[in-house]
Amino acid sequence: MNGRRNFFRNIFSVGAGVAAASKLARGQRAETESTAESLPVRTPDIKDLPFSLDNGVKVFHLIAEPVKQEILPGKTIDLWGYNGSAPGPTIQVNQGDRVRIVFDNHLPEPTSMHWHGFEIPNEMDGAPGSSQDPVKPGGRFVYEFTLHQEGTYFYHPHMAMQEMIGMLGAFIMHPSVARAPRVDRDFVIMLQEYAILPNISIPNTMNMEFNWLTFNGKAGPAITPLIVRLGDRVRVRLINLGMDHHPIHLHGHTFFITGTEGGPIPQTLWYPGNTVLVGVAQARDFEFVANNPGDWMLHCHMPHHMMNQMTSTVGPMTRLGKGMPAGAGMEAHNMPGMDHGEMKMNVDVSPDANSVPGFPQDAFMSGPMMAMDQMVAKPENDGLRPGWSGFIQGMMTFVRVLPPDQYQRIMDFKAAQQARRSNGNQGSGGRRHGE
Ligand SMILES: [Cu+2]
Repeated sequence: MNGRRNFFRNIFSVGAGVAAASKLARGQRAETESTAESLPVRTPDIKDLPFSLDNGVKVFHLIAEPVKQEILPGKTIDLWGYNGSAPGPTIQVNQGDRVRIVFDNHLPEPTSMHWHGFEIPNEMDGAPGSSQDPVKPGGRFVYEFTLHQEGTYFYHPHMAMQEMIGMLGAFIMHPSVARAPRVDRDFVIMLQEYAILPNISIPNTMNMEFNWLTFNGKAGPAITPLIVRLGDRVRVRLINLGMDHHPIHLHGHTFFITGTEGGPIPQTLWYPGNTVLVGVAQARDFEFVANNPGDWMLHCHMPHHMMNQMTSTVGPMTRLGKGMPAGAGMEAHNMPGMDHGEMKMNVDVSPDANSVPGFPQDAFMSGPMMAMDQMVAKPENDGLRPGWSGFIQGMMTFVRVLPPDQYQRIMDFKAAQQARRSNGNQGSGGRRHGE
């Protein structure tokens, strides 16, 4: 939150002069443009990286380090990331900015920082062995460049295995003249995947089968939904760094693909869809008018990416009332998926289920048994249908298109939560759930 505050303070104090100047130059129309220019993106569940100003240069301090990332309540894994999280904090700058990134390597091995898609001098590109020496453990490298591009970019090490243990961050370049039409909400979602055996906290970065799929470092249902107001124009920026392509699907709306990892797409080339394939190393922006009220799923449509798979064994190994359910691993006894901390086998299956070839498929993988509404309660989840969390796993969350009163209620909950936190009262995030 502090990062976001700094961002606002810095960007508005610097931006005021620019806005005034452009208003004079271009008349009244510039007013909405300069306002839109300053709209920061939000990266749910991930902080922004604050900066300081040094003679007009935006100075960021980025630290590569091992992190403990809680991807689901009770499921904390060992990743490598930046400044305490994987993915790392989001960097936001304006087109034309001079940027300095003081980079420290707190990893036990060499690394480097690559600025994906940036048109910058070769010696700033972060390609170890060619554009620079790798940054040694405990070492520092100062990157500095001027950014003339705009759009959805990202940063990562140019070390293949490090990419697969979490090292990624968003780098958003806001345009000097706002894109039209302007958006009311602007979100960033980073797509990552991990192969983690039961009872192990470290991903197997060589594995080609992934059982934990995350948006911004969280697996469903721990992902914070995108909250928008009915009628808002919404932009979602998707970034993928992994081994798989992800077809991201939105319910209830038709969106337009408006940008790639190379920046915005000219409006004449926008095309409609409800699913966008985000390939490895790609970014995709889509925009839509949230004109259809409701809690709409936003998810990867790869079936195996809509699951939290705790085990390598799936099959009819279970019988109601005894044994372990298919899909549960050895760690199932302390798996957070079960409300009240114990297996509940009250799943709706037919009496002859076990005689049906193929059973079970989803019966023990999702459903009411897997619900953990209370464990993931937070203001943004307020008012979701009871038991919702049993059906949201992996790369799944919601775009909640809310009428003004419902929207305001959630904003009030959030404000109250923040007030409690700044009072030093570290209450749990979900105390206000269900009022
Ligand atoms: Cu996927």
